[in-house]
Amino acid sequence: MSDVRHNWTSEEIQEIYNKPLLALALEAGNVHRKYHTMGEVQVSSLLSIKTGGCTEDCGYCSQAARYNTGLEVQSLMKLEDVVARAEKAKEGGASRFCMGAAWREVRNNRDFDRVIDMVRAVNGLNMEVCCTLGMLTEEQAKKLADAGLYAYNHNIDTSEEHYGDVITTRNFQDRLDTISNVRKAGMTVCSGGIIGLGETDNDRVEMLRTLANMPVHPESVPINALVPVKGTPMESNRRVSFDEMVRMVATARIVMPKSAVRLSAGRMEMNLAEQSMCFLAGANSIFAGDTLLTTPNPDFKSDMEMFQILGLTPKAAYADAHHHPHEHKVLENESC
Ligand code: SAM
Ligand code: DTB
Ligand code: SF4
Repeated sequence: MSDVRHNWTSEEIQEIYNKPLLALALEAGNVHRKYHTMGEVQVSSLLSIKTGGCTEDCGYCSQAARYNTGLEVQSLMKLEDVVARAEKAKEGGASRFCMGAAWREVRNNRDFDRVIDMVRAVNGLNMEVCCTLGMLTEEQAKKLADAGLYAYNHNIDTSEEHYGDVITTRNFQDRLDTISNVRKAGMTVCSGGIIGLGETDNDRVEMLRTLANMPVHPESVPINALVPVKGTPMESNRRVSFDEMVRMVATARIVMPKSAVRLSAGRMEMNLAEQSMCFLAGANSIFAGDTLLTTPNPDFKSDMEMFQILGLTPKAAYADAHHHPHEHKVLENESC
């Protein structure tokens, strides 16, 4: 029987999550070996193309206009600057380029047209293009897909129950609706969450259950540890410890065996040994580059040193493209 299931119960996931840490990591590592090439890690680079001034009240976010985080607001970047950054990321070893905008939702205006041009241009560099722009209608998702967008990131962040304690300006269902619009447009889905938002273990389990019981698992599942940002309501939250990160990564790996599990925000606080354990427990993707959207991240050079020590190799772009509707376009590009 295939291990890829979409009918997980809370009890089953709880039991996995609560296993002794090493037993959990070992089990996840075995699932990982069965479905993935050990040691191959997808490297994504992130760029904030529009920074700050966001109308939402996400309690963790440096970019929400209502919190005094000292962040400099920046309007949408120019096309050529974005392309230059994508080229640099590619040189650094990234196969995926993710562009983030501090928007509540996409509006049909000239800024969106410019983002469409960015997607087209980065796709032309033969990188997997990803965007995270807030809520999308089905029509907007189709436009992005037609421009060659490979993946759309839209995190559910936490459990449905805890959601209202973190964000009040939209609800959990809004997130699920956008994810479903992304699916309908035929793009791959990148969706995960954050730990360290004051949630319980049960909230973590429920968050993973929502993702794992989607009709198709998100192809990428970012697991973020809260980066506490001064000025936000969560600035003094207790820091997530490494074993909590291992538990989340390992449980995500077991309940979504084929997905890429991304060890996302929070790596600045983890040393090499701690990150290694996450890779052993099923993490096979990272964000690389010295800045995430607005907060620090290990730079390319130090990550490549880590890759060398651990014997990891960056995964090539479109390695899973046979799952992707833009395959033909991609193959044409590759043969030029
Ligand atoms: N505005 C869009 C949205 O919210 O979907 C896209 C950008 S938003 C910054 C992307 C994701 O980054 C959020 O959904 C959240 O999961 C993550 N994130 C934001 N701030 C974070 C922080 N301080 N620590 C960890 N993850 C964070
Ligand atoms: C995701 O899950 N993590 C990334 C990406 N998707 C867009 C964002 C992390 C942001 C961390 C806080 C910051 O740098 O502002
Ligand atoms: Fe805005 Fe996204 Fe930050 Fe929420 S997470 S405040 S929607 S930029």
